Amino acid sequence: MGALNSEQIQSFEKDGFYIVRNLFDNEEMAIIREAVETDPNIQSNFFDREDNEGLSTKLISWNHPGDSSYGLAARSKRIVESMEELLGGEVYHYHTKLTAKEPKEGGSWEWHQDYGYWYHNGIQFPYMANVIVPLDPATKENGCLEVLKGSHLMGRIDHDLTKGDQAWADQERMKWAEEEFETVHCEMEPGDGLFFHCNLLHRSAANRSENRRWYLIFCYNAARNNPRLEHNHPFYTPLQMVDDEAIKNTGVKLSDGKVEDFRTKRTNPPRLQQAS
Ligand SMILES: O=C(O)CCC(=O)C(=O)O
Repeated sequence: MGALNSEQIQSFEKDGFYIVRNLFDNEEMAIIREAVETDPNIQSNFFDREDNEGLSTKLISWNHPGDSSYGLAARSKRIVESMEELLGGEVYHYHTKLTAKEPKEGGSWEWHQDYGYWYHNGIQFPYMANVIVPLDPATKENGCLEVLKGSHLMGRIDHDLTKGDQAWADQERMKWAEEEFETVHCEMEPGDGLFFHCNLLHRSAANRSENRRWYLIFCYNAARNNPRLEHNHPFYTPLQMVDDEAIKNTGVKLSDGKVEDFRTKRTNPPRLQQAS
């Protein structure tokens, strides 16, 4: 039997996303949260990504999952096997992002597709997907992810650079997309998992609330979709999957610092790309 049920497969194909409630339980999330919050490599590598209003989201990304508690989450059987089923074969870890919206300060993300800019990283096919695992409750008020249900079926659309520091989808196509597709606010609890296709249009509003909204975003590429160009995210690198018990068995574990290859700043060539 596969890792996914038929409803999840159908939702991914038809809607471009689905949510698994309690993908990680409370004990696992307490371990992962403590590791993220106390890891000096995370604290020292945050950078800001500005939105159109000049508000910033803190961001950090790293290329390899390593043995930290959150690295084990990215390598966990429950995620990797699901990704392999969604993307039709072996996958590897393309990077993990932590997008951190602080209370009252965290900026918005404009409508975009991740493959809109990953395409420019020399990646030939949209055989890529993400899973978002919130560290905090994610609500409309603190800027949860919004998706246009089914919009991945449009295929990749062009993106431009915003006034701030982001890529946003072609404005005319966006108007069409908003007319065509339902906007879904993906409210989630810590430990839920939002799996979504790399061509799904998504955005999130600024955090005007008193509550923090931090997301871990694990990104995967199909092994057979090795990038054609060198970029600051990795070529195919075999992913060492771990059993689902690994997080609890290991307890709180911080990153090595070297293995993960933290991406400190935007190091992209001047094409339409994001560091994320
Ligand atoms: O953190 C968010 O709300 C969205 C992040 C995002 O869309 C991205 O990193 O591509």
